[in-house]
Amino acid sequence: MMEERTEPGSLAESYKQNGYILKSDILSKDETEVYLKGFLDYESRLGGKVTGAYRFKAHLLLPWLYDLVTHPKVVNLVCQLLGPDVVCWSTDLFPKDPGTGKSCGWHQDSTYIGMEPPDALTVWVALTDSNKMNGCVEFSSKSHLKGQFEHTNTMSDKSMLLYGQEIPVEVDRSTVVLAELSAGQASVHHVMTVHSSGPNMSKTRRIGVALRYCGAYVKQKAEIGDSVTHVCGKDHGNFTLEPPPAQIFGENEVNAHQKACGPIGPEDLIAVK
Ligand SMILES: O=C(O)CCC(=O)C(=O)O
Repeated sequence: MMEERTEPGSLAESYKQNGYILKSDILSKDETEVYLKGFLDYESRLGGKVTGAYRFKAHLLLPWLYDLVTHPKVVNLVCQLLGPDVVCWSTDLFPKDPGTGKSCGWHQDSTYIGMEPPDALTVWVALTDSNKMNGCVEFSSKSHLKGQFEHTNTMSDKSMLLYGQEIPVEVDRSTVVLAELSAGQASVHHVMTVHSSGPNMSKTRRIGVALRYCGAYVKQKAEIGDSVTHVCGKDHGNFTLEPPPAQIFGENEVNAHQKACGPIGPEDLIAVK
């Protein structure tokens, strides 16, 4: 256990000051294995590497991922940072394969969600080790205090982000910290923290799951009728609530996922090469 996690006050303080928490022990070895197996089983069902819309909000299709979203250790961590009323606005699967050159340019998650106030964060859970060599996430310290940056949609096929979003200015390397994690550990970053990740230069896959939460009291600025999964505390009625999955890929689950993500086409089933 990291020292900072033993004192909730100081954990929240450090998150508030820096815009991230570098490392927190979340899952036991057995739990990590179960979740990794769930991820690999998902890919078998899809018939290839997970891509397109199937990377997003898969906790509406997969009971194991819903369990991770509502895992007591994750929820405890999130509540220390966002308070008692929490909803999950997305889960994004982030497998990064060696030899693909895929990476994420410097960006802020606030670019693609318009929560007001921006009391939203990501818990990035490592299902395999994640390090400099295989392209772990990196944060620019205190960047969440600098407001919203302009982003360019590069549409690069090397980007793991939907539109290849990127801040078109150099990030000061002296502010950069690496979130190197062992499987089962998690980092946390604020929705406005500037972050990136490099390509996987190792020989094995790096697999992580980004769990995205916000205070249940926040509102979506964009008029897109967002839906969320209720996690804990009071529902403030600001979003349509999504149903937890009862079974893997059941009819109700597929409908709920499509409702939340929009229609899914054949391109969503094509494995990323
Ligand atoms: O997994 C990665 O490499 C990038 C993750 C990321 O950008 C995010 O979780 O917001």
